[in-house]
Amino acid sequence: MSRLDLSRRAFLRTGCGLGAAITLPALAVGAPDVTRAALVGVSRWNDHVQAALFDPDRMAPTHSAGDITVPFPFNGFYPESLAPRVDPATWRLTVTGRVGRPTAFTLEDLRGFEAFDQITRLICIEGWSAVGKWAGPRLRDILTAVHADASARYLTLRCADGYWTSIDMASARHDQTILALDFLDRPLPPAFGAPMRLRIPTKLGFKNAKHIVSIDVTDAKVGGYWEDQGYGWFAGL
Ligand SMILES: Nc1nc2c(c(=O)[nH]1)N[C@H]1C(S)=C(S)[C@@H](COP(=O)(O)O)O[C@H]1N2
Ligand SMILES: [Mo]
Repeated sequence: MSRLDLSRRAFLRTGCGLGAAITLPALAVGAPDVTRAALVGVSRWNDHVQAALFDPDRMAPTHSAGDITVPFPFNGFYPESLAPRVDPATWRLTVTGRVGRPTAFTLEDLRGFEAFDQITRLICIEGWSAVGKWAGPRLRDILTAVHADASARYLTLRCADGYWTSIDMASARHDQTILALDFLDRPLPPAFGAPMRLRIPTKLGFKNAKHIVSIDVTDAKVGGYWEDQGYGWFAGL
């Protein structure tokens, strides 16, 4: 790396941290319009910088079985008792958009892919974190199966409970980004995203969509349930 690169990276790091620190609280409390517009600008710039700094070879820390948090906390935009009950027999994951082969996957189809497990920490922006174990196919392998255009920029994920989020293509293709079918070596329970959730340990909890029903591969940046309320879009760790 040249000297120039080094100082550029150092500059970007500083900028990145500062952007994150001032953007979150200010956007959340509904600042006046002018301030808000300026902060949205900072936030977009911050997303851009985080995306530029994303290193696909950098792994989220992994843990051992003894570190798993028991009981694992539930979080959602509603109480746990209202978690959707999705019928696994009729459930489909549709993958559409910039793909050569739009596909509706059954649960059995997804079980047919090689599964990867991970013991990692889920970090919620609300101030808690917990270690869990998830397993399922890599999102990258699903994207390959549908002939997704790797130059497409974003994925929009929509869920059975009305939740939605979106992620960048590089993070979607990361080794540790899986469509989790199992939690603690058993099929995902309803509260934790049955029948399938995204587990993306390089991003904050709110990007880890549960009960996913569709993935749209797109160049249009769609926000998300929390993103549209001011949480930083990239949400990288
Ligand atoms: N469908 C859906 N996915 C969701 C949410 C939600 O409300 N609905 N909440 C998000 C948030 S904010 C967090 S922190 C994690 C919590 O996952 P957990 O219930 O497994 O702890 O799920 C994320 N995925
Ligand atoms: Mo969260």
